[in-house]
Amino acid sequence: MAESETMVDFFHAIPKIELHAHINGSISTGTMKKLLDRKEKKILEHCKTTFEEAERGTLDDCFKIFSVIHQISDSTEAAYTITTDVIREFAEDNVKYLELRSTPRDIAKTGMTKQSYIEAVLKAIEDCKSQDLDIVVKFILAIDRRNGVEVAKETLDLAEKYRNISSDTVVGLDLSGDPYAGDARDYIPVFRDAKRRGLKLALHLAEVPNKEETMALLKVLPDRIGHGTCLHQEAGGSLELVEFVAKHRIPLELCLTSNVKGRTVSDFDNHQFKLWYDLGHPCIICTDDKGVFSTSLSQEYSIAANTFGLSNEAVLDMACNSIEHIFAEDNLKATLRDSFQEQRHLLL
Ligand code: 6MZ
Repeated sequence: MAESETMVDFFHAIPKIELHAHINGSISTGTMKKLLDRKEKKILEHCKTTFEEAERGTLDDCFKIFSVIHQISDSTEAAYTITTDVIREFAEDNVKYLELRSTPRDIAKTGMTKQSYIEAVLKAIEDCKSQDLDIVVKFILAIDRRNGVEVAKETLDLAEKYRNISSDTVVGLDLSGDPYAGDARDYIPVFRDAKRRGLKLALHLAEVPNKEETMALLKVLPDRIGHGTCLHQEAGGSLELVEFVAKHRIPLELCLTSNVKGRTVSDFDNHQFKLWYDLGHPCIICTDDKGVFSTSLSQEYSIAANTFGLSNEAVLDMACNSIEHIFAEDNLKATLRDSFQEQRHLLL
């Protein structure tokens, strides 16, 4: 077997943890085809729903793509199909623990409500449990920063409600959406309330430069940061932001292909991964939107290893260390640690 093929197998074989995956951004082309086959969706057949392998765009292009996908993912049946397929695809990529996130939406035309959307996602997760898939799946409800504080409060209530009836499948809240839209500081009381109610927070922070907003949100002490692209001075952040994140050891969910294809980072060599990894800071490699960006978690590990010259041991350590930052109970962490250690011996 050629060396490159062996390496592809290696990244695939590593047991992995995925903590930053938007459901509707993760739709594969296979699932997209299935959904487009429905007669009324044919009209969207030629709309762009992915960036091809070598293609790049802007963040604005990403958000245009999401609005097309949302027209295709507009019913509880579609939500169920998409979630089921996304879980299967991550399981096939040897992801052992997955936190999916998604924004609940109401669609009058199909009768989908925020509640029925959440229930469809939870049913897909539940049904996957009874199949022979070696993967644990949790769910984070997303607050889209374009939608305002009243919707965010409603999302918080829904997260609490479904956490209580889903035997801890719903674990927390995300803040996402177009980082140029609105002012995320408006949501701080909602995040503080979420923490009081025992929900975890995974917030998109500093995806684009915005020092004041970023510092205000950091003071809420989120459990994890999505992207953190512009925390450091050279990217429009500041030493104060870097020191705050480092001091509090707030883990970073890093999505290399997403940032390069969305052009918030010029190229892989200049990705913020290096700065944080060299500081010994908790870094979790994630996909963000594997469908939109034509990637997989194995591919993201391979890009990180090749760009930054990481040894196989270092890559395995990174996968294993990610376990410490999952939004799940200690006994699940212990089980994952044991099984990752076993795999490590087989892979080295
Ligand atoms: C910010 C993003 C994102 O919620 O319909 N989303 N928000 N930055 C990103 N970087 C590229 N990628 C995805 O999945 C799609 C939604 O996830 C958020 C956006 O709000 C997008 O509409 P769901 O499952």
